[in-house]
Amino acid sequence: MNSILVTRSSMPDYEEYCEEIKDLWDSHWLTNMGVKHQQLQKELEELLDVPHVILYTNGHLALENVIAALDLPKDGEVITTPFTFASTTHAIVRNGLKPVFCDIDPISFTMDPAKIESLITDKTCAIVPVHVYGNICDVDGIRQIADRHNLKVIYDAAHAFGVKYKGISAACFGDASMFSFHATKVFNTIEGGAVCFHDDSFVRTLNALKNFGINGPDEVEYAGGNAKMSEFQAAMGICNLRHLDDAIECRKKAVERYRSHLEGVAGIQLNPIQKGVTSNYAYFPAVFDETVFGATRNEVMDALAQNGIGARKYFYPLTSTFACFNNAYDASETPIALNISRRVLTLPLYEELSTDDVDRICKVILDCKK
Ligand code: T4K
Repeated sequence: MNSILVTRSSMPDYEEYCEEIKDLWDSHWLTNMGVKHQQLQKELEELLDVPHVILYTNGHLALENVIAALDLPKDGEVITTPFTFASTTHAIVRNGLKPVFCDIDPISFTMDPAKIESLITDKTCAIVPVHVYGNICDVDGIRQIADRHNLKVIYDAAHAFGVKYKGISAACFGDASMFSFHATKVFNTIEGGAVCFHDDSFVRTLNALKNFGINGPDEVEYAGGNAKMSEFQAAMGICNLRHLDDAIECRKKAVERYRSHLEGVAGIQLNPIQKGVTSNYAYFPAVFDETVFGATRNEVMDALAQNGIGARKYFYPLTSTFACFNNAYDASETPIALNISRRVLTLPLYEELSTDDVDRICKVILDCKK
């Protein structure tokens, strides 16, 4: 039986990619904001309906750079979620800022705005929420709090490429949003990422920060690093964009099949379809309640593994409990995030996952039920 991993990169036909990179052999221009980079940037600005897209070599450096671009006070506190990939918290910490962890909503698993205000101190300078699994945060609630307290909002939208809320692109919320174009994402440039925003004054800073702080032939304005997207990455993006709608449609079919098997099963919690949201079907998390389902998340994961199916514990453990933080944070202060992280399993989902594959995965899961 073929093995199924948690995801599998979408790729264009080999010939299509070769055709796209052919001119690079003529120009010998391989990186540093070449023609492919410029083309992809323009296409994304149109698709995401946002005035500025700055491309990066990965999503993490995009997030690190946009936080740096805000020039926040060095002992500043940033309210964020611990229910995320390591990158979100690390981007805050690596900017010399202190993450303050806010609990999540038990339905969407995104930051719960009702819990934000009690965490605000005179050092709070920004909020970094995550549209986790592509679920859109309560952007209206977060904006109201940010406005009231004069806080910056940077969305980690790594999972939300192509998602819309009330017809508005996920690229348009907060002061800026970061997307990941990693190989495992709905849209990939092999490795890659972007920062999207409206404020023209950000353009100069972000372009400089990803290129050693260089702002002109004789001008180095910042001690920036190197986070430029190469021409080969951009070419992959240009190809993959042509097939994005088809890829999302295939994912949608798989998600609908999952829901037909798992929705309403006692002891399994799924994220409901969000009202007003056009989904990208990025991830399919399922939360197991052992007391009702009769098997733990880990038992289900083991059963899947024995059948050649690689589900993943995205996102366990909480980032606030990582060894690198030396017990600086108390996970019991975010009890919902802690509880969900111990019980969540992200099931395989990708463009080529067939409905037969989904049937096979769900059979193994349902066979675990006691
Ligand atoms: N913020 C959030 C909320 C994020 O989730 C992420 C990344 C970021 C920020 C940072 O963005 P980037 O800097 O990555 O652009 C993966 C990804 O590496 C990571 O991008 C992603 N989130 C995270 C959720 O998942 P791993 O360590 O679980 O990946 P790995 O290598 O185990 O791959 C998972 C599966 O994907 C494999 O079993 C098979 C498949 N795969 C993997 C690779 C590398 C492919 O089909 N092709 C591939 O090239 O972290």
